[in-house]
Amino acid sequence: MAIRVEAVETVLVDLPTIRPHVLATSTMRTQTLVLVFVRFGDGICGLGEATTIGGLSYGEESPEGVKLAIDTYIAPILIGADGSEPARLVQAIARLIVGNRFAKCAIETALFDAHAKRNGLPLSAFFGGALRDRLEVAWTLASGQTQKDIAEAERMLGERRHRIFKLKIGKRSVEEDVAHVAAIKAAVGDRASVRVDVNQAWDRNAAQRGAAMLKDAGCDLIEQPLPAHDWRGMARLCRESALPIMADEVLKGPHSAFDLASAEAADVFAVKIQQSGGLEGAKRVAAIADAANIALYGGTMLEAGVATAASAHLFATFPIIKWGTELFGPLLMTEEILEEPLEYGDFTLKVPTGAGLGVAIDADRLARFRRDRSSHFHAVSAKSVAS
Ligand code: MUC
Ligand code: MG
Repeated sequence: MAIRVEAVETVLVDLPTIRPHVLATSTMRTQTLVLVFVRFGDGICGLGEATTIGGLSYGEESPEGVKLAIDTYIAPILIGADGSEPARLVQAIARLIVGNRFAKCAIETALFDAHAKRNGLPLSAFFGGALRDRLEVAWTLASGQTQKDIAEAERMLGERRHRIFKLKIGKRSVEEDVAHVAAIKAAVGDRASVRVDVNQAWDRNAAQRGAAMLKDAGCDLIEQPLPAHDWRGMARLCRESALPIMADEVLKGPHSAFDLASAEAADVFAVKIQQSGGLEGAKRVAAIADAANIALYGGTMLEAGVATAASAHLFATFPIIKWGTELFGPLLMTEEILEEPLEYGDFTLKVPTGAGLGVAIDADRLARFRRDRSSHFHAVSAKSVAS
């Protein structure tokens, strides 16, 4: 029986971060989510989220651009269409829309969420089923200040929340950055794994020097040290560095995964559902990694609860995630957008078990933090006055 899509709504939501999050490319003080609601004729509503980092400073799609792409071009493909077989809709969108991976990810998530809810199964069941209940979760130390970062790390260890720390570097000289990493590693010792994310800030020379120095500082992994376009440099670094090199910004779905694997330009992939254009794309990225003996790490675009839950469902189905995940996005924001927060503890995130994504949006907080709250408020009051 056909189940028609009746409405597609997108909402921009601005949430403050708990502290400035300093990346080589930008400093985040708020995070903007694009929440997507796909409503069906049978009363089921699928949830999706497209979230990027720092406006247009990280990826090619801004939150405002994602909203525009969905409202103007993707929603008309969906309205009135049969959503009972979501893969057909995903294919229809792929045929008609070039690029726009984040927008596609949010829509695909919403279609799959609705389908799984309708069938009373967790989303992971549609990817073969979860192989684990909990996922190891890293935390990013990115206050920009060594002593603050050490205090933060100690707090996380004390609370048993995280024992993997990713340090954002690349804004200062290699020497200053390595001293920062060495001080943090010396403070946490064997209690934690310390890794760095350079967010493309180094050139080949800095990367060669930095990799050797970071090894001596006790660092375990280097993420995206070179600009995303410098594949050859990444391949050379993989050959020469004693530390494993992880691809992040350069990894934009299955095609780039295949090219990177062929060029031997990564030891580890940071798989992200948004960068992969959706859950199916991310699953293919993982399959390519598996075939190419590239290790996996479950990455994030610092998303809130909806996309974090979606990522958790998928990552839980991967046979091996050697480097754990960094699905801590909701913890970086001062406000929880879900009715029931995701469950963190014992250095892990619990994979939700309810039907679909297993999460619901808190209506009051959505009303408070949606960007169009004043016009939305006026529209809702006008409606209630009229009825
Ligand atoms: C990135 O480049 O990895 C993920 C965690 C974090 O702190 O930043 C993001 C983006
Ligand atoms: Mg990264």
